[in-house]
Amino acid sequence: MSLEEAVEVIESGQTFLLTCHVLPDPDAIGSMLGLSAVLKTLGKEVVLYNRDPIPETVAFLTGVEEIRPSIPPGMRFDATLITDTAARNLLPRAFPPKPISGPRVIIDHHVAHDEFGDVVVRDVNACATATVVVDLARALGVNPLPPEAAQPLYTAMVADTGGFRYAGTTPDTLRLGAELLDVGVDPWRVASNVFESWPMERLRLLGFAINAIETEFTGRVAILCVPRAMILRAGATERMVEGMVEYGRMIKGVEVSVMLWERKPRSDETDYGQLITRLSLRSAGKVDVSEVAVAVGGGGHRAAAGATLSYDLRAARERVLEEVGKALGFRES
Ligand SMILES: [Mn+2]
Repeated sequence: MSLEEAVEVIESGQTFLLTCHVLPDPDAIGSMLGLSAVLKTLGKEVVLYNRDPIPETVAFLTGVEEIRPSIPPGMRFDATLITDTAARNLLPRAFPPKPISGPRVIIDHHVAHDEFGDVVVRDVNACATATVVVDLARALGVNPLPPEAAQPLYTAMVADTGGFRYAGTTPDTLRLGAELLDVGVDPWRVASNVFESWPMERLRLLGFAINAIETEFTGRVAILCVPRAMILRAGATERMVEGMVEYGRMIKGVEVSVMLWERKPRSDETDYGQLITRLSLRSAGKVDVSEVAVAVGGGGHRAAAGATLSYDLRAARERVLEEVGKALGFRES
């Protein structure tokens, strides 16, 4: 971790671009908003940018309306701070070049397979990028955190730990959570938005997906396949599929939950075919699913990983199960 370098970049600059990976999740957004509030406390100017829509689950966060889908033309930044992003290809292809962005500072907690950025603050043991932002805030002398930073950072921690349940939850995680509540965060407002604000269409889609769950490898692997027709039948959207992989892991005896869903390629993915398949993986603890994800071109953590495959659903299922089999210790004959 080069916290000191990041501190130096921030202290010596005045205007910063803050961004995070495409299709942002609550940790990416919450970390960005928390960092923004910290920088404002220091009298810095910030522009918040993400090309993609903000997830409904974090629409309640203070300051979320400041995130813009494009960068104001003509602006130049002293540095660009990028949260929760482990690889260059998780940023839009049309990312501002160095003369505009300035040095790029990565603030992240993923295992990186494609290290990019001029300064990297990476803590792979952190339960969320949000806690790395807190480390940075303290190194910058911002302590205690302002309430505008505490709310999004707490939300990011809650989301990435599944409500302080996952294996990455440590005594320090809970101590920091408590500190953020001390600053005035409303825990139920956060939890109800993050976990219990589903549109009816999403719940209907979950019903269809659960009905179609299959198991393989003598019940050790659950597979949820969500073809585009299923999403349309539920009246849902592609984004609503996210997170449903966790239901496969609820089955007793399942060690790996695999979810595959079809998604229309975006305009900057024209090198892919008609549909591309998204893969989401969850481990119950024994299997390192990031190995499976990396083998098919993705990444992630030991317990949660994912990838985008340029195969159709059927071919993707076959390819992924081959890798899951290897991870479980099955050898091909
Ligand atoms: Mn995260």
